Amino acid sequence: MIKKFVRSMSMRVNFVPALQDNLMYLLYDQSTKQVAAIDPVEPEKLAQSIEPGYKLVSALTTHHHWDHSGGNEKFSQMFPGIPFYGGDDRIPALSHKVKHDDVLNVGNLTVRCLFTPCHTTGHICYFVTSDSSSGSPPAVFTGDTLFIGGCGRFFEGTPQQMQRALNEVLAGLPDDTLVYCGHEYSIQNLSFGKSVEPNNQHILDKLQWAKQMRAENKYTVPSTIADEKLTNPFMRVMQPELRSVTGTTNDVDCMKVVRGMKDKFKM
Ligand code: GBP
Ligand code: ZN
Repeated sequence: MIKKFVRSMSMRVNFVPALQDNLMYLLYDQSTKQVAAIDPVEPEKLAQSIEPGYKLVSALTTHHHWDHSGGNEKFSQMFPGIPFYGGDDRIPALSHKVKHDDVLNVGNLTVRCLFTPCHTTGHICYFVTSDSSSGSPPAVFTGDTLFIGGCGRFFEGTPQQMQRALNEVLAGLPDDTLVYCGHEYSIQNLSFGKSVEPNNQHILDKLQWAKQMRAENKYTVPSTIADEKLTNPFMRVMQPELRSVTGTTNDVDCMKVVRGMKDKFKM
């Protein structure tokens, strides 16, 4: 017999909006019926969204800010005994502190921890792959490090650190990696992108699309790493257009100036 339809698409991601503009996630392994929670700031809302038949096996926190980790204590009471992963001692209910390149599993899915300090000193992004025969593209949960069309404020770090996080660590992931970020900021970010690169058609198209989506009360996740390289000014600090508009001659200086411009930008 010719095995033609063996693709199982074992990975699935659902997002659940929370608070003002945060996004919580459920990461499903369909092959084992296990699910993990990412940043469960509204524990009941997230728990209610879990598909029947699935077992919640772990909680992953991107960083300690309350709008990401503030539901952990409650969530740990709702699911006693499950591991809580994260990279910062300030994360409530943390049971497994992780570091760069640590690997954990959600059913048959492989989750690699990526240390991306800058927004906070203990920020972790989670890169997820399934068996290559499954046909699912990889996914990355980027918290407040990488947003669609933007990045997190540099509360506890330097331009050099964000340069490394975005343009070495995250840019090094496969181009088809799906990007699931911690906030719905796409319109603000792409509007800023348009202000610095008014002739970038990829930005203009994506901004128009994002406005359409939000007008229909839809969300703009996921993006892809390839798309971010085309539209996100913070992943374009090596491009001549960005160097020229910032008047800089290297990536780190360009990162610093672009961040300063975004901090001042008003829509
Ligand atoms: C906007 O709406 O586009 N400019 C934002 C306003 C992440 S949340 C809100 C804002 O500053 N958001 C933060 C950010 O990094 N935005 C990216 C940007 O402005 O370009 N947070 O809630 C923020 O991290 C927080 C919580 C901050 C606790 C500090 C502490 Br302490
Ligand atoms: Zn934050």
